[in-house]
Amino acid sequence: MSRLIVVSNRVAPVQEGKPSAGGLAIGVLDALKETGGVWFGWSGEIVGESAAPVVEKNGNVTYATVGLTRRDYDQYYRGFSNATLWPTFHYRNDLSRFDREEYAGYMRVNATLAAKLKTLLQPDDIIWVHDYHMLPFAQELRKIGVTNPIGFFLHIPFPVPEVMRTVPPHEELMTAMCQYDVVGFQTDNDKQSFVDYIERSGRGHSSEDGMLQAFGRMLKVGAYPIGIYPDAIAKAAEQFSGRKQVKSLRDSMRGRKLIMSVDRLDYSKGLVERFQAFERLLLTAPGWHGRVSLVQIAPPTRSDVQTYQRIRQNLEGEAGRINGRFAQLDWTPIQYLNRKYERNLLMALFRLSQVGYVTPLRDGMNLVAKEYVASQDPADPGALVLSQFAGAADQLPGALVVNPFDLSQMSEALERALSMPLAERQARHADMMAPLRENNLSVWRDSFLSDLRSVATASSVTAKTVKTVKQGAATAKRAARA
Ligand code: ADQ
Repeated sequence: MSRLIVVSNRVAPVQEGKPSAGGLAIGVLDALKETGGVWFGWSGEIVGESAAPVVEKNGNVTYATVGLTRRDYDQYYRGFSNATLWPTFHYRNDLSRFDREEYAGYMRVNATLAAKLKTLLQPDDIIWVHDYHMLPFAQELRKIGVTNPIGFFLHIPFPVPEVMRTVPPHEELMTAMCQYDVVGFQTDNDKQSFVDYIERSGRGHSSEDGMLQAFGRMLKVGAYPIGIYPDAIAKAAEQFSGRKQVKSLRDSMRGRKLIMSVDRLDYSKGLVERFQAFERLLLTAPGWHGRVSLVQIAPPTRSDVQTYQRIRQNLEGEAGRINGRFAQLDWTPIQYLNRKYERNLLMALFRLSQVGYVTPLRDGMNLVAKEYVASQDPADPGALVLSQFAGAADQLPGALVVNPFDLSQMSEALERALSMPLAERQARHADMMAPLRENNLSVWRDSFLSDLRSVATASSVTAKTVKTVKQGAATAKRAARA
């Protein structure tokens, strides 16, 4: 089987057997081990001068990482990726800015990374590129003569055409995305938005088998919802339930109900609205005073991007205000923890709680929602309150689905979740575990890679046919001349 080359902005620092490794990293690593291959991307380091990739081999997997200069980091990562694409793709045009220099930096870094990867490629490798930092990566590889099959998976939402058009170089970006052989999205809606852009702008058309003819190329577009390994998570949650931190949280609750939320600190996650809906519950249902607490774990990310500093201040302000308004000597309504925790410990905290509260304003998938369900004790599971704007809402039929812009609806859902009878919780939990098992992380990875391999086979057949036809024509010409 051909080698797999994974390209992502960051090469996840996965150490084998280390429980903190995220699900995605584990899934990608499994695939790399199966076929052997390379994981290529930014090392996370800022360097004085761009240099050749640092290559480390572990078994049949090679990690190839490169540093970014300060200018590259500012323009490509902090700038166009996280201050233009991230907010716009999450429908926050109000937070998005466009700067030509940053965009030029984004294109330059993609070109530089492509040239560095090329030195590591073999002719029958297949290449799988991840996420919004790398929209033009295939185009840059094609420019320097790489003909290998290249697939792309977008982890975040893809916006409707009207929103995509607000990114000034939208047409260049769409042309670049169409240089991939397979373009994958989290949901059918995201895929449809991409196809709608192409069709409404008269740049191409799609067929029912998921093929898209656009900008003079033929590519496969599809929805590949990312999954988790639910049984492994259930096991970890159970095993870690005896940990000191879990016991001490349980003791501090003193019989109170616990609502758990875990996110990266990001404005797309709807944290302020979430706190305000909890406040509304305390206002409208005073019977819950002293009987329920919300624990929000949200470690800061991208803290050097200005909008992220603002959300942090805003959230700390809201938590303080709400606690000041309702707290009693022996009860703090909101515990807001601004730090990272070990993954398995989080799963045990999910298992301890009665409600999972996952209400992003927009999210590609949201793995926390899936992890929450998988962590539950099937004999006494917690209920999940989930935003309709998370990709996960399509896949978790037992959740209480809410509109995160409707604070009253969210507070009613919280009350319903807190009071839900055991039989209903069990039935809803079972309804969610079945699809989680059916569409686990390997299904996501295998279905994407199988589509990429089919495209690779089809194009090599086409290439051979073209070659045979060309050779046939040349022979015929020679024969005619003779
Ligand atoms: P994220 O926006 O990072 O991912 P999410 O899908 O929820 O969002 O994944 C976060 C991961 O980090 C989860 O596995 C979670 O357990 C972990 N995590 C969160 N907070 C943590 C904390 N305090 N300590 C330790 N671990 C924590 C992007 C997209 C999503 C998409 C994923 C995968 O934005 O929509 O689901 O990629 O495709």
